[in-house]
Amino acid sequence: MITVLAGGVGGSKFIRGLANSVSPSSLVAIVNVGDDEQFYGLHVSPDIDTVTYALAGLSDDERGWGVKGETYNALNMVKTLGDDAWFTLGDQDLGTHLYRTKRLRDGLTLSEVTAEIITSLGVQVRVLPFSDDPVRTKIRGHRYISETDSYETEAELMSFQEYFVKYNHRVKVKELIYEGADTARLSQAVVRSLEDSSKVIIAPSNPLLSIWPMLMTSNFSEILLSRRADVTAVSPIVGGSAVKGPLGDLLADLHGQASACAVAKLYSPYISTFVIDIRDKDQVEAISELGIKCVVTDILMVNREMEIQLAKEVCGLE
Ligand code: FO1
Repeated sequence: MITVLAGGVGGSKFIRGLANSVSPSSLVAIVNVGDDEQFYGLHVSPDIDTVTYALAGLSDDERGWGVKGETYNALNMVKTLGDDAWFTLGDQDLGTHLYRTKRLRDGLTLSEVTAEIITSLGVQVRVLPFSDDPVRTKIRGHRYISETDSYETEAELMSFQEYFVKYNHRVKVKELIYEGADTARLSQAVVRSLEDSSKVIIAPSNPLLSIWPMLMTSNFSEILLSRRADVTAVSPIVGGSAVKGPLGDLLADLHGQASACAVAKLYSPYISTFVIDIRDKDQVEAISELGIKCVVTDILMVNREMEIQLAKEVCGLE
């Protein structure tokens, strides 16, 4: 059994590559729920859905999230009625949120509803939310004001999706808060898969937004520390910048620099192997000095073949 820790677009492509390289039923994906949010009374789990849609062959690969060939009739009506509807929920995607919310209200846990959804969509990889309790990533920072072309606003607290989507991550981040992480519990399935799998792979997801919510919750980090010899991470940095999203700015704002080595430093207590991109090969020495085996390859997953090639390479590592 192989366990993958993931969130977001990079994570979902990597898991899809793995599912096309090894037996999907031998894979467990532990997925971030720090981005979950309620919209119009519905429970939206963006990272779980991004992974699920990718594995079910339903994802909009160009955008990286949502369902391909979506329509937006429901949301257009919401807009007609006067709401600014800044979070783009497609009609099919809304179906998923309606179903999830109904089943949560029926008393199921998020893990149980996710199991129902993946089974119905024919996904064989086990997709597990890292916790059934709410852990929510919040951002404290200064919003960009285009009229003044500056970040000179009072620092404010915002939800993850406000930061990411509403403000298009144009925020100078002062602090990331993983609300609920101190009291949330890990499910038995998550603990068992972390303890029992032959390998744990951290997907090329954003460490601070996708992986840290897990690491901050309950005894997740202790379990991962005990598995260090079997933990490999794939870098989310290519050629010194983030493949997608705000990781570059976040590393610069909170950790001084954006580089593969900066990510390796964050992960160094937890991983024994770090897979970096050929364009970052000048970082090998600095990463090796952290006591991490550094593997160099082409990690940019520009098509399905590259997803599979990367997955095979990462799985084949001893
Ligand atoms: N990302 C956007 O940039 N804009 C959107 O309007 C948007 C809507 C959306 C709806 C459902 C969903 O599952 C994901 C959605 N995302 C959207 C992506 C999402 O906000 C982020 O990619 C993840 O949370 C980051 O991992």
